[in-house]
Amino acid sequence: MAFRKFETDADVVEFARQRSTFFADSQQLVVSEIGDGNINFVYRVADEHGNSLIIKQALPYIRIIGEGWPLSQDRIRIESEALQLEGKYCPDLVPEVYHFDQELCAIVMEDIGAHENLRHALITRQQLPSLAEDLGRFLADSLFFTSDLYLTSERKKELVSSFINPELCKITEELFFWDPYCDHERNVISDQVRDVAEGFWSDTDLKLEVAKLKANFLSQPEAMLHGDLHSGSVFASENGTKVIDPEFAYYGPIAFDVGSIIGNLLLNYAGQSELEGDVAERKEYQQWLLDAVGNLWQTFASRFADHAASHGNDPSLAMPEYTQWKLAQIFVDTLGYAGTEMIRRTIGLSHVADIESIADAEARGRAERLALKMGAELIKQRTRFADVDALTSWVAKL
Ligand code: SR1
Ligand code: MG
Repeated sequence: MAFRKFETDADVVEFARQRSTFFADSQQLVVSEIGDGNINFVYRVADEHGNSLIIKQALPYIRIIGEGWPLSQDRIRIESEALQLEGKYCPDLVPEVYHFDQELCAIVMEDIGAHENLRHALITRQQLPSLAEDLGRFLADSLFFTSDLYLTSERKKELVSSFINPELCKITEELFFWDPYCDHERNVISDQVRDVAEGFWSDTDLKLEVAKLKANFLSQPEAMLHGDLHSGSVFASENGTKVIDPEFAYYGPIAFDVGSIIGNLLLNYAGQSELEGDVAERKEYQQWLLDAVGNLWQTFASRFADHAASHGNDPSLAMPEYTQWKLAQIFVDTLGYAGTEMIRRTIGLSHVADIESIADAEARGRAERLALKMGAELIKQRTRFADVDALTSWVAKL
């Protein structure tokens, strides 16, 4: 059978029935297209008793652009394998994959249902009690157990090879590390911050540091990354967290995943300076965000160190001194990648609702300016922050 796009609800229902034993034959099934991402189509299939599953299909192009931006469908195999590998080490934090269909480029997976998209939860200022620890745990477990610290040399190289993801990596290489630092046609720059963007294009110090971060992104296969760990790839609830959508997974620098999600928390911090609502409530939420950043980093770092002490498989790397040196290196580039995420989400192609949803253009411009200032300083000064407390105290004073 050759690839074909699901064109009707009946196509999706037929696929769900053929590829899972989830639903009884007699049950009526309802399909809703729930994808709100840039790239794929996502369907929920539900019966009348509230049982449901998710089907995600990758087309040979980017959904929001169309056939003018072709994209390898191997991304859906990579997503399916990444979810299964993450699920091996942190099963409560990712949806379970029920089936992967190579020909139709589709995954059948668990419906994480009661969770809400983290970006929306942050914009509406929800204080999620387990979020920071869950994300720190996801990062420590998924990154440590796919690294050289844990895997045999042979297995690590097998995994590097099966997560070669050139087309998705190229999107990141361009959108994170090139477009915002030149006058690129893909950029979307508001009048309010055009002067800041143009300043970046001639800021050699900034561009040099971005070049170093890009070089590490290109050439440091440390662990299997999620590769696109922004707030829209996380679903949260009072009771737990799910990380979805690892189609950008590849072997890269550990700091990229940690920095991407911290950059998203800080983007929301910038947005909260101008979003609607009571000033005191917004300030309190900004403090919650900074506490979350601190807690996330501390959870990640201490759990990663514990794993290295108790599960390290390479005696030449199993020195506590090496682990501490490595975590210090990861911290520095985490700040740098957080900065590149903040800048590309403010003046690049793909913006975030944390700032875009501020209705007044002048107020939105002030939030954008704050995000750009924070981003550029995080990139340029990333070696100067002694620890995560130094980072959060600095942000609080901006
Ligand atoms: C054209 S794709 C734009 C962005 O959406 C994805 O989720 C990635 O973040 C990518 O950079
Ligand atoms: Mg995505």
